[in-house]
Amino acid sequence: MSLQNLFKPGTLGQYTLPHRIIMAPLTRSRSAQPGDIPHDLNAQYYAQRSTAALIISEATQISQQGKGYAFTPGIHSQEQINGWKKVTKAVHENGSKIFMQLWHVGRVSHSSLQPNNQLPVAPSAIAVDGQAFTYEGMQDFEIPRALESDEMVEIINQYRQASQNALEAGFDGVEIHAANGYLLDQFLKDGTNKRHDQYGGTIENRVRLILEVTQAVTEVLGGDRVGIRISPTGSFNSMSDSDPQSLNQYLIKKLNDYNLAYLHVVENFGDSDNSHFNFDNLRHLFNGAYIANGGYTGESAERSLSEGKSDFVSFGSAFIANPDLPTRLKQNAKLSQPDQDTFYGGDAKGYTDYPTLKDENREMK
Ligand code: 8OZ
Repeated sequence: MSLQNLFKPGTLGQYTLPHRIIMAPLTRSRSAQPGDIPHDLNAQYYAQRSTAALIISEATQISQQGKGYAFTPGIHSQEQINGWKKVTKAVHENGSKIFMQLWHVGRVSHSSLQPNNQLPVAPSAIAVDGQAFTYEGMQDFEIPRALESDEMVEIINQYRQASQNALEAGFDGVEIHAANGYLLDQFLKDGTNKRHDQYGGTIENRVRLILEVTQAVTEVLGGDRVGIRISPTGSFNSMSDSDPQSLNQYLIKKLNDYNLAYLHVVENFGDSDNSHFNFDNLRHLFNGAYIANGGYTGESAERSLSEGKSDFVSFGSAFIANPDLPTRLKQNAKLSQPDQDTFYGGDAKGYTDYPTLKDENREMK
């Protein structure tokens, strides 16, 4: 099968990208400690993957309160901004573009990671099932503290400041992480949002925080450098909603007011059931580019593009093991398989030591 649509240039907000293969955000938990600071090893990793049309950074905490995992990077201190400058410089020198994924985990955290060891915050006091990845190992999730209505301004300010910091660090744009069970998703879905104020109850109210965050972020960057990621059917982090189709339709219609560059949709993740959801419907409602994500191969991505179901496709784990993924897809070359044991945490092993095709050919000579 010829992958001709995959290798056509495409428009994403203010940018023209050379092809349709995007590197999805991937948590790798290798920031320098203490301080959650990006360093040379991270710059090397991203530089190696700069044949992606666009790189979306690993999820990056916008504040200490927004942190939920040991070793993930932040964008709320000057040291972190300076560390990210190494990354954006390396990616730009290699000819690609990079957006930062802005992350507040909400309840998916642990008091040992929070300022003054306070409880994590959430729309409602409902715990995630399972355990948090802390510096002391895996620990049970706690019952989070429900945010007061007047605390929402501070949350929105965290997103605003992080957007300014991302700009200072040299990013080409940002992606608002509203997927996979983190704070914005917790507000969106009625399994986790049981509030009675203007941020809970009706769909209009549950969408409010995302829209206010989007307003703040686009004030800093302009809509054409901002994307948003959602996971309408995802159940990761104990998520559920009673009417995802109506919820997401309403959200997309409202997001159109901000002229965003793209909508990034996790269509398939883990064992979530997506069989009753109509993704095409969202794609047609949205007025920017649609990035499809979730277990795509070169062939299924090409099919999605050729059938008009998406404008770009993002690849996650395939980019972990194949730094030169676009070249491999173009040449119909064999893909390397990623080692799950080195996904999160550690050093260069399983991070910057995956060979390109060129490396492999050199080894064979
Ligand atoms: C896997 C492990 C840790 C974090 C997400 C940021 O799902 C994540 C994540 C994924 O969006």
